[in-house]
Amino acid sequence: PFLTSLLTNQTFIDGTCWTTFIDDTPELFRLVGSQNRAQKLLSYLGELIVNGPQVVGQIGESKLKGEIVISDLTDHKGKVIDTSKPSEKGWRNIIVEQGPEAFAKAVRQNKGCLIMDTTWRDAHQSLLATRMRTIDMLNIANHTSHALSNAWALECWGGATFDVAMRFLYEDPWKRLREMRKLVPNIPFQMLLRGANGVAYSSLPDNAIYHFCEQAKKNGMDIFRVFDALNDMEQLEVGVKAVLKAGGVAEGTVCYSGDMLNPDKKYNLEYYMGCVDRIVKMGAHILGIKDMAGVLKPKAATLLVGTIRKKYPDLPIHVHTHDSAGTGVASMFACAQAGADGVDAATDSLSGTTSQPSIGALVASLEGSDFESGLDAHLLRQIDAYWAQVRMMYSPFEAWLTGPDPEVYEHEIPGGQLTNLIFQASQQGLGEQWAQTKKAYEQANDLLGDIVKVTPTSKVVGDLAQFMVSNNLTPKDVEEKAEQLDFPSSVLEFFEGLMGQPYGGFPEPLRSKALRDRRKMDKRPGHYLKPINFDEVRNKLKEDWGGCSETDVASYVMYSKVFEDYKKWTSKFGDLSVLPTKYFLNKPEIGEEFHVELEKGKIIILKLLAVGPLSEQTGNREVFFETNGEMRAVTVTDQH
Ligand code: 3PY
Ligand code: ZN
Repeated sequence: PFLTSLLTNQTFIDGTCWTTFIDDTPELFRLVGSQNRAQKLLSYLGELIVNGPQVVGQIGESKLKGEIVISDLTDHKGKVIDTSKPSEKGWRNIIVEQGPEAFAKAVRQNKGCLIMDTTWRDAHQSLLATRMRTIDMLNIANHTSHALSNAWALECWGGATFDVAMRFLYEDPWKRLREMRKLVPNIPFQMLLRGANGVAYSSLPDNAIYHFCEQAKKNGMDIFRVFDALNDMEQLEVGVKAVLKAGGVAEGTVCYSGDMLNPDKKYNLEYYMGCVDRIVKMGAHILGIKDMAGVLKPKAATLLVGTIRKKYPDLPIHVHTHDSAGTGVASMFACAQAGADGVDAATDSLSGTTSQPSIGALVASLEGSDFESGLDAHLLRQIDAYWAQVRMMYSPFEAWLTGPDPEVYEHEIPGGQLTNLIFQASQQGLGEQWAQTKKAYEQANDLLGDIVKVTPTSKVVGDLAQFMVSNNLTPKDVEEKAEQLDFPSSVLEFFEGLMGQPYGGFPEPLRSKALRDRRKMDKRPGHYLKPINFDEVRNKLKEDWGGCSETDVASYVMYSKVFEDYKKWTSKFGDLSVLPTKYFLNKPEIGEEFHVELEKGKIIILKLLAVGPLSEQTGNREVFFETNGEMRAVTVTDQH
């Protein structure tokens, strides 16, 4: 029957698009694959049961013990909203029907201040080490399509999610995008693109960025927030142009650093307006302001947004912040008042501290003003009841931040990195270690010339700071001993110019001393890097993996080693994205029964029966399951 179905399938007959054929017609492969898939899934569960958590960075088990409950979405009168189909209402209709310019015009003409919900990307990147899995977004996607139908966008892709999906969650980020898109066709999707770095940590050849954006747009992305970590406008332009070519909405973004209100600081209003002028000239549809550390104080927000609004009355402005200091709502309110068209917030249970400000708090703050968000607090709260449970489920990735850190105005550590560094310091008892890290971060930033700090340059500063702490080096030591020191590779890459050119130039003589005989690029890396030969990549992937899709090619170009490891993992354990997170992170109890939907309509019911004794001879154990009533065993090497 498989062969008959295959031979009569129109796409197969036409011979078009063979590379996405498997993705688009999974039903044809159902008969062949499901037995095999179930066995691979059991192998993963066996590892989890015998050897403990398989996800890097996981500390212990989830705090959530029961099942996650999703209640019906109800309107103000208590009437159940039909979420079996997505809502037809939403800002994406304008993008699809009339294109990016029309969308930019419409959000500018909108009287209120729209909100982008970052829950599916930056919120979990900033609070839960980016470990949120696709299934947990898909499970609430129908409700979200209705409850957030008036949102500017859902930020749901890019940034660190691309890397982490493959590296730690063993998921295909492209499949995530396609599946989310299917369930939420009405709300624009927004992603974070690191300019000429794509979603990687240093620059790629220009043609890689063009190819990536084309694939992202084709697979469902709408709005691309493009930034460069040094506000290097040439680097930024590569990303903006690639988005324009792909037909996406280009949000050209300036990163906010330091304190504009302080006349002694490097980055002042004139500097930012210079960046904005360049972004407008590039042809970006929207201007983004990215306050990655949450240091944009309300007064500075008023000044910056107000000045841009005055100079560019027709330019849509979209502001992003983090709530690290606790001023997120106040700053976003100030932005709305000063003329911003959209601002960012996250679902309440995944908001605050290093994440975005709370969506509920922001909606309430805007209520009754001239800048209403158009979102319904009653619906948002119902969605948040789901996220409160999800956060508990991901508790093994919590950094357990206890409150705001207004010291961020001094150290300027971006949200996600702050969580990460606190987490690392807390493993050593926080206290002294954390105070030292923060101080060293400030010193490292000064040594590097007070650079704009966001991925990847924030990692450069963080790596140098940790290098200083662990080697007990003062800034003076670093400067004096630079010729002998073995600097972290990110620092050397920055000095080489692989992340672009910093405003005000590289610090000398430190740069030359550290680089010794390594290259110095004084133009943007794209001038030096050899273009990707895509045919070569396609052939290699076909040879290695027996076939590849165009999105596999894009993944490989962005992260070759991570992609290869991900493919090896999935050859062994299959596509684990279908496994509920509870059982991806925690082992089931003996006798516990649960089900996994391998694909639509194909459900297997699993029960853990027993774990066998350790064989002295082989070092293995057998783990026994019942799957759909049949007994099956897997053999696992006990690593203890
Ligand atoms: C990223 O680049 O991943 C960021 O979130 C920067 O803020
Ligand atoms: Zn952010």
